[in-house]
Amino acid sequence: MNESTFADRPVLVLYTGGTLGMLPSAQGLAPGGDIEARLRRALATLPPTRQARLPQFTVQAVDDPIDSSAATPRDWQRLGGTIAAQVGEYAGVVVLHGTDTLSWTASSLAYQLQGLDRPVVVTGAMHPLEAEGSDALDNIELALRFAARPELQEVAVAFCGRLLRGVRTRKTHSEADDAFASPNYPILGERIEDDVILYPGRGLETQQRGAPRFELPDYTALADGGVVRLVLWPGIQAWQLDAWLDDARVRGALLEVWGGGNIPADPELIGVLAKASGEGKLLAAISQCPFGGIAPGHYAAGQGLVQAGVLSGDGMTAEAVMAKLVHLLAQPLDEQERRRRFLAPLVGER
Ligand code: ASN
Repeated sequence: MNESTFADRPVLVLYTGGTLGMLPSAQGLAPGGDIEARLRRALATLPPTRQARLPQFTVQAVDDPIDSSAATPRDWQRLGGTIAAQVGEYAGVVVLHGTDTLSWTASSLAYQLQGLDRPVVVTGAMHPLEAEGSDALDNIELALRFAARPELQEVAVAFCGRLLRGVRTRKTHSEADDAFASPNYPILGERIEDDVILYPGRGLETQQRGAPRFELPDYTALADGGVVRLVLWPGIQAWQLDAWLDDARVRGALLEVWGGGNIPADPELIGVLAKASGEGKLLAAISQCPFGGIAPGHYAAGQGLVQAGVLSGDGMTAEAVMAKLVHLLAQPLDEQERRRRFLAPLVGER
């Protein structure tokens, strides 16, 4: 679509819950209502020059805002559908989301909204909007400004002055305002004084072209434990791995292995993986190291993964792998095509 046809439209702000909109309750912080009035009140406290740089926006709240620790693939699907149905009417979208599982949702949205031709910017906050010294207002302002930039054509996360590729993000701090990182990919942009900058050559708009080809599969069948995540530890036994993988309800698994892609040279353990793979379960591995990717087979200790048909997740985040497994398993694809798509970079996730 031509930029001039939509860049002057308002931004859609979708509120899904999270600390940003929470209010104190007897049980502790809980999602609050009346978000539009609260947002507009907070933004009105910005200096006039900063208010003047904000796009027009419309606010919608989901029926039942949640603490994002309760989110499931059903919520990812609902949000993907809501955005896909409306994004064409807006310059871009801002999703206000809890930080705990924000990276999971951002990853899932990236796969659902492939070929996106405008910004979808996910943000949240470590402190409620009305709390003293809160980061919420800064993050909302940042997200709104990036969501009005037609050059940005992907799902991104705006947090603490920086813009990150959504499917590359992780929450890396449980307290600091600077809570998100993109361990294996450079930042897409940032705020420098009063400007918001997008760095050239880093965004999907220059790396992938083509019309939007949204894929909105039904995640319901996988939402209740269809994909599992196993972090290996020294001394792990084949029977323990089998206890997870043997269940027919499990259709895919992420294995977090050692270093550059190594597992114990235990034939029984490798046999459990090979059996699961042979049954058509989609198995993928990444490293437990926070930075860098894996190259299974570089060490003899990684041969077992190769032999068992475990796919390399390279330098993907756990969130990006899990959301991708759910996304691929939810579609009527044959096993070879699923494996091919897993290994291909669909949205800059690897
Ligand atoms: N528990 C909150 C959530 O993820 C954390 C936050 O938003 N900072 O909804």
